[in-house]
Amino acid sequence: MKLTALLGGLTIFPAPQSVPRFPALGPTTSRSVRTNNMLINPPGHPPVPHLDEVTTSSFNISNVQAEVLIVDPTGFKKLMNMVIPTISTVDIMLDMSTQPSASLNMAFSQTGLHKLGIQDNLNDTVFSGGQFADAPNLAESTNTWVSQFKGTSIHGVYITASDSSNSLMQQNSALQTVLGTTIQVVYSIQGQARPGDQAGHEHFGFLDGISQPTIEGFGTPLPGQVTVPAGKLLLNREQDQMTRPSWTIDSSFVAFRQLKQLVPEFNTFANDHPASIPGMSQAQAAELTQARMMGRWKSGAPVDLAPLFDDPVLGADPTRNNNFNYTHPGFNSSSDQIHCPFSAHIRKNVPRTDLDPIDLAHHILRSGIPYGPEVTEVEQQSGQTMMERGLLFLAVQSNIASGFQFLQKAWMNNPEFVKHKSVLPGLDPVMGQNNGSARFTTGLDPMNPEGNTTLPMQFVVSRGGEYFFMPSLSALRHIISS
Ligand code: N7H
Repeated sequence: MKLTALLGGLTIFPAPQSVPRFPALGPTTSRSVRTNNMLINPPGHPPVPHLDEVTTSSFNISNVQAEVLIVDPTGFKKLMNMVIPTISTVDIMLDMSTQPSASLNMAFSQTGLHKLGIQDNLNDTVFSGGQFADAPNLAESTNTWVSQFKGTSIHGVYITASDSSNSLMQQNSALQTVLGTTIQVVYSIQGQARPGDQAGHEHFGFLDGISQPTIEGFGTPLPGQVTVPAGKLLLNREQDQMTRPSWTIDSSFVAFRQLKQLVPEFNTFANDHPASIPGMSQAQAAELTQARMMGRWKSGAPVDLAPLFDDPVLGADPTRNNNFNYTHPGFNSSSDQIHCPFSAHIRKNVPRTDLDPIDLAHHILRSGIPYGPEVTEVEQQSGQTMMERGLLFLAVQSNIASGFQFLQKAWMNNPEFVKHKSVLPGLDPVMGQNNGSARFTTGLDPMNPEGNTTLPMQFVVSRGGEYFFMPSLSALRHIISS
């Protein structure tokens, strides 16, 4: 299967309970004896795919992401021969009998590839420049960035994921034992699923991971799911527009972002800007404002189909919760914001029939997990974030300039997008950025959808990140044998 390595990399998995994989690093110890499936499916997520039907991301309980320096490239390459059999490819992950107790994926920055002796031009200038240099294009100041992301010194990242914190710890320490002093961890962050019925929901409370593109030839798309050519996500596949070294086949570029979420402030904003629907309680009206900012209710139900009240049954139904396109009989789609605001986060990112023909060029696969503690009573009462929390966000694509960077720069941050509407939509109120300066949006109140709203702050603050090359297994073998 061609997608093996990529999807092994982009799918962040939940799960197991049993033995750690590394101690002996042999093929026999690298497999758990498992009675439950590692892949979980919160209500509303597309079903876990079969091996021959790879279309979706799944949801992990906990993961650790460690940014590393490669101190001894020769030693690292040698020891990686022992690590490669434990890299989590999609065929291993989709078959319960082969699932490990904790999954492992690895990716390298441009600096890291150079350090490992790879001089080939992978032909993605945004990747090779690094994310720090790209901050002005994303309209963000790097003042809020984690210091380790400032510059181009990070060489690589490994991501381990599991449903058991023991397995996760064992996996991490075993990996560090094996690679020893050939690498140095310079930054590490742990994400975890939120508790109870919030599993699958990020810190603002929204169900995430509902909508993903699928790739031509892999299973039957769910209603409303877009199918893109494989080369939009995988290097050297059909409609990858760039010329790449042949060894990169089936690899991807990954944009990693640490995105801090100001949850009490987001809630205060909605309470201060309730939708003005007659007969609605203040709480319902504030909830509607947040749903219109996102384009979905917290249950996952799209406001395009459920414009005034949440519909949790719709939200939990993967055959219906993505099946909408912003058009409605009797409504003019260039002025209709009764259903969904033009600026809503999901509409800015995937405009569906707002673009004609429907866009196939700017899709990403997303994989995110929350980090940081739950909001405390004191934070809730004061309306102020006191402890950092947010989303560890991964976007996978074959070309960062038409994937992650494009969505952030050309659509979410662009007040004119989508064009040819009855009003300038303004910025995506959730994730649009304007270098820390004032932001405006429209469409929050269905009773006055063309009204402008000034957003008092960024509810999501970037803590930075890096762009990585996530090699397929064959590409990884090429890198370590070069
Ligand atoms: Fe977004 N969130 O969890 O609240 N996002 N996102 N995102 N996002 C989506 O459809 C969120 C971010 C996309 O197909 C949902 O799966 C948060 C960035 C795309 O209709 C929710 C942050 C980028 C879609 C969130 C964040 C994107 C999407 C609805 C930052 C790209 C699919 C659930 C902290 C550059 C849209 C779903 C579609 C959906 C959340 C960031 C992209 C709930 C909190 C940086 C393409």
